[in-house]
Amino acid sequence: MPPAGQDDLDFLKYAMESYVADVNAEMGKTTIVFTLREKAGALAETLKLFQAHDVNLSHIESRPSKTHQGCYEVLVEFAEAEDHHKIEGVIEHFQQKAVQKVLVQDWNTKDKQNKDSVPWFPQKISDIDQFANRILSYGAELDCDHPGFKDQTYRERRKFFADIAFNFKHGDKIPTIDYTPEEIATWRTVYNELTVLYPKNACQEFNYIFPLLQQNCGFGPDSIPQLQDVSDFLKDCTGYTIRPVAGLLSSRDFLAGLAFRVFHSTQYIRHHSAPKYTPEPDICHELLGHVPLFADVEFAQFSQEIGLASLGAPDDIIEKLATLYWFTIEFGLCQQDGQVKAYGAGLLSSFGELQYALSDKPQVVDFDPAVCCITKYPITEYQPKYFLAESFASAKNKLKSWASTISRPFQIRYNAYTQRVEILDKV
Ligand code: HBI
Ligand code: NLE
Ligand code: FE
Repeated sequence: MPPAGQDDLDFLKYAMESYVADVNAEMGKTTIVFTLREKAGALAETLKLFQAHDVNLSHIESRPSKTHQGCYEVLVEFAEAEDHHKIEGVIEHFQQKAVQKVLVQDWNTKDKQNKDSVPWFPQKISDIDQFANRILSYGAELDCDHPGFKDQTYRERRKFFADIAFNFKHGDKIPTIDYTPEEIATWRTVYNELTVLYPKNACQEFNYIFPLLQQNCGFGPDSIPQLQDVSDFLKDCTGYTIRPVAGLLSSRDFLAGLAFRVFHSTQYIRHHSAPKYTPEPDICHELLGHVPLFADVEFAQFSQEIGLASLGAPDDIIEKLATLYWFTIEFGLCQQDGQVKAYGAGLLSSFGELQYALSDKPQVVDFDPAVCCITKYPITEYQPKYFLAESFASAKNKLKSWASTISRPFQIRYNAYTQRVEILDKV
């Protein structure tokens, strides 16, 4: 369909109440939020605009507007591959026809063509609301090789959890979950298998914190701890907070959360048929793998450093930071008292891989960030290779000094009082 002429789109004059916001084209997906007066056909007519510009929508949501009574806010998302000029055409129309202000954030086509441009990044903690719903995979829809694919009850449950995450806004309390007996049984299996391995296989910092979680947050075999309780505990220890997420985020989005000491956590549990190992994060992975070390002051600092280094970084640096994250925070091994111990969350939450990693089967090499950051890895099976740090502290220091060699046109400082990043231009 050829682009429509101005006159064909005159309906927008009455359909559109006020503004367009959050036009964000930097992350492979573009979203536009617009406000409509409550009126039969207003949405259907506005959507013609997208059709007229031949833009393929991939997602749409609506909610009552808090700021404009009797109006609805509509969020639309376009498929990744849309041509920029088509979307630009749509935005132009919004700008011409909206009766009030039009706010276009981070939409700058010239910038996009300029390789030196800085990708959008959150500058205050509530900015995370803008990307926390951009799930790459394993949200409510499961792939056909997922163990829960044919299990209708499991799929419905996943949708329930995805909806909680989609509705979450910064500052909300995380809803309490009434986990089913089957879910608790899965948790119990994982918990019991892992807790016997921890004393010998987990690093000291982990083993120091774990009993505190048992005492303060309800960690035990018989119930699944609630994310809000765990978030409150972490906030007390290190200022970390938990935010529910429906599935996998892009590396850029996930790492950006860490810059604000926000940990995106899934709330669903793995399918009961495969408790030993799952490639996707689940509540066992988050609570048993990640949470204990986020309560460690130094580790919390270290994780935030990776997050801060990622803000506004070009794609190749993001990929390297994600790889370093993978081989340390997810799958790191360290030497303690002459023995090899696990500190990576992916190991500490998988009783299959935890035992395998400390056996003589995988390859284990010394941790060197420059080598590590360009190493390829599989994401759906046990790792063939692990990086061994001389100590937990040394991994942290090496990673920090590697990160400090990344050059960028500005410096970033985190202000913990305002929970904002301050951007200092280099002179
Ligand atoms: N998304 N929800 C979620 N949870 C993770 O643990 C996670 C993610 N996205 C990327 C990621 N982890 C890492 O593997 C790195 O790419 C940062
Ligand atoms: N393989 C881990 C587990 O089974 O708990 C999850 C890893 C998520 C990156
Ligand atoms: Fe993880």
